[in-house]
This record gives sequence, C-alpha cells and structure tokens, in this order.
Amino acid sequence: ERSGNFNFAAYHTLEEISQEMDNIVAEHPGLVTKVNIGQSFEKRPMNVLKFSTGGDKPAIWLDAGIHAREWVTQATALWTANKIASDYGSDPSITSILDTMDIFLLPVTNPDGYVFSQTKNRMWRKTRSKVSGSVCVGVDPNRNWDAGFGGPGASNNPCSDSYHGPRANSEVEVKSIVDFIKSHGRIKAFITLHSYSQLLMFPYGYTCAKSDNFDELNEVAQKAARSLTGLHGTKYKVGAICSVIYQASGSTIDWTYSQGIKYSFTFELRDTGRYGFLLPASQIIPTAQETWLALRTIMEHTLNH
Ligand code: ING
Ligand code: ZN
Repeated sequence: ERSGNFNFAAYHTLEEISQEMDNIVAEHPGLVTKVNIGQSFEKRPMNVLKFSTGGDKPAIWLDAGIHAREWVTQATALWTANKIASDYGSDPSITSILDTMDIFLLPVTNPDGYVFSQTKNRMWRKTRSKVSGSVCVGVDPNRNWDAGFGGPGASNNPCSDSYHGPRANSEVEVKSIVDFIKSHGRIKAFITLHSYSQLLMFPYGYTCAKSDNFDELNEVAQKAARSLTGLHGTKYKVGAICSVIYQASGSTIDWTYSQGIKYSFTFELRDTGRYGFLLPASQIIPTAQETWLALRTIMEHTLNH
C-alpha cells in the first residue's frame, strides 16, 4: 500500500501504522529514516521517524500514544509525519525548521498497550509489564519518569491506572526514550501528545512551583493555542500541568525539562468528554490539522531561540 492511499481518517492496527511508517520512509529517501530506539516489554520495536536534511542537528522530539487508549494521538502523530515529509521543500515553515533542526517522531510510545487496547480492552492505559507480587498488570508510563517520582498524583497500588511502578524508569518504553534523549544531547523541544481534554500544558506537574521560564512557556503556549483555535474553533486551556489539571509526579515533560529541554510541552487533544477516548475517526484529520498549527508555532519558536 502506498502512502498516498493510506486512510488517515481511520484508526489503524499497530501493523498498519508500522507499514505506513515504512512507506513514508520509502517515499522520502534522503529526508526520513527509521530509527529503532529499543523494544517494548513484549518485545515490539520502538521505531522513531527521523526527519533530517543531513548530519546531526539540534532536534525537536514529538511522541504520541504513551497511553494506549488515547487513539487520536497515535493517529495525529502519523498524519503529522506524513505532513512534514510531504510538505518539506514547498511549505516555507517546515522547510526552514528542517534546514536547521532535525525532528524525531515516535507515533506509538506504548505498542504493547496499543495492541491490548485494540484486541482486549479498549480502555487500557498502562504498559503491559508484569508487576512482581501483584495480579495486576502494567505501570502508568506517565508516572514512571525520574522527576518527583513517587510523589503526589501517582499511586503505589499496582492495580491503579496511575501506578508509578517499582522505580523510576522501570518501564523499558520510558527507559528507551531516556537513553535516547541523553545520548542525543541536543534536544531543544520535547512535545508529548495525550487525549482528551483540549489542554496545552508545560512544567511543572510534580510541584505547583513556577518553572524558570514560565512566562516564555506561557506566551508560546498561548500563541500556539490561538493558532490551533483559528482553524476549526476548538478551544484549549493553557498553563502549567499542576494548575491546569492536577499535581502529577513522574510525568514525561517534568523529566525532559529537568534535562535542560526548555521547550517541554504536553497536549491533551480532542475532545472535552462527549466522546472522550472514543473520539470518532471522522475527527482525526480535523484534530491533526489544528494540532499541526500549534506544533508549528512551538517549533518555530524553538528555531528562533
Ligand atoms: N492525562 C494525563 C495523565 O497522565 C497529565 C495528564 C499530562 C499529567 C501530563 C501529567 C503530565 O494523567 C491523560 N489523559 O493521560
Ligand atoms: Zn494520557
């Protein structure tokens, strides 16, 4: 199947997503490559698309699907990959971003959970790792990072959907990203996609203290949300994780921020609860289109700072 025939307005199996990633690579040689950063608990590959015009440049990271059931995020990430690959060279914004920076895009951060949510339990959120001493399976990978690990807003009960795990980085999916980010060393922006609630957030989550560049992050995020809203009228709330939703420790962007990645953001995509995680497939493309305008705003700001 060619990328030109891929139906972005449908939810796909992990295998179909992997196949489409290969198609995007095949259709854009010299721009897109596939980088394996590790494997999941159940030994599925964690494949990242690298968009690069050559060499190793400072980079932007974008991931989706750390929570299995948030299907619009994996779908949006794949649409975005195709958008970046197709429009490089014709869209001035994408072109100037990629002339100076690389983009790394991981569409399915939690492949085991995604397969489980497709085949066994649509509402699955966590990883599928075995927890010793418990009948319950899986760890919340958005509580497993080494930033305020085990603090408020995470559970020590293995049966909870926000179980933080036995120790920071216990989840191989988290550890694989940690190792990649550390060894790369020049990630300038880190953006992670969740759903749902229509929020654009930045650090911190583990504490309600203000981050060093709070004013700058707030300004960028407000601008990004305005451009998103401009397309279809979708309204977003913007702010620090702790004030916009709740205190949550061990989450992704608190760790990336602690590593010096100043532009660390988390989206909660559509909707606000009418369909929730079961967002109709007819909303994938409009969601991806509007989200792209916000992503682009953040990337352009990163490029210019
Ligand atoms: N909500 C997020 C959660 O993990 C969140 C909210 C995002 C918390 C970023 C901390 C950091 O609870 C969903 N829907 O996953
Ligand atoms: Zn989530």
